[in-house]
Amino acid sequence: MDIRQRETVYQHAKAWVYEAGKIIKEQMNNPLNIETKSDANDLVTILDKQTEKYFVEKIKDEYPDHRIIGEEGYGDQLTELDGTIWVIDPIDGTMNFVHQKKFFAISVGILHNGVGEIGLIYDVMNDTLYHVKKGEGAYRNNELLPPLSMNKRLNEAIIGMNYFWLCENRFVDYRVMQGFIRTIRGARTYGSAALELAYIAEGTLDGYLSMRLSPWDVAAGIILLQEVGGIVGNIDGKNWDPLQKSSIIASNPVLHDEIIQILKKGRK
Ligand code: 2AM
Ligand code: CA
Repeated sequence: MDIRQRETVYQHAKAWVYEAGKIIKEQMNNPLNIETKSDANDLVTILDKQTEKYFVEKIKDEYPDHRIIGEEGYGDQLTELDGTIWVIDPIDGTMNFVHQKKFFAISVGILHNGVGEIGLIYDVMNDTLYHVKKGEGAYRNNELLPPLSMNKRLNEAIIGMNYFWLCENRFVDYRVMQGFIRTIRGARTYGSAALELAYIAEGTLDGYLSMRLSPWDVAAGIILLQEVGGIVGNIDGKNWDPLQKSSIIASNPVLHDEIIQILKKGRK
């Protein structure tokens, strides 16, 4: 994607993200028609579906040759990454959205031939947009985010994690996870992977661990985080694959190897 074309796509994406956020805010106190998906706590509302449809219609109208990977199924079924692909989570943190009416985000990552080019994560209730164009800097609203500190130590780190790491003994032995939590300074569970990756990028979290995330949960966050020098991979040390569900280990660059080494000790 050349720079001029990328700028046009970015401006469209940004305008649509803001507009979608405005619609969510206006409609969030209407009945949400809450349903469940993969399990009883995996929620979806009418606004998740409506927001994804909004993006799909806008994209197909403006860019008929672009393709879409979306959580709610209005996008395309992809098996390869050729061309421009929008990876969309209309509401990341749906449980927060339903129960707390805050701590959720719209997440849009745009890839070209498999390379992450644009990322937008919009914290709707805080009116905070994290945004990035690869190579042009990561921003929180109008503020440029500096490269991540190289002076971090694990015993001073705050790590976001999906708490299932602690109750399911499936991926990593829970005793190893308990040891890990005692090693770090603090653990947090915010409930939105997109926001947690944005928090690492802005330096308010030092890492984030989750066992099983989909491409739309993390695409924008990975593009944002990599721009400030953060590292993202899966628990087996492999690179992120935009077509697969996977574990996600994301962190400040100086902590990544150490985190992987600890988790590996309990790897099931
Ligand atoms: P979602 O709100 O878009 O479903 C919560 O810890 C984080 O994990 C959120 O980013 C949430 O995204 C994601 N997640 C992925 N799969 C999930 C599932 N089956 N149930 C709950 N959250 C899930
Ligand atoms: Ca979602």
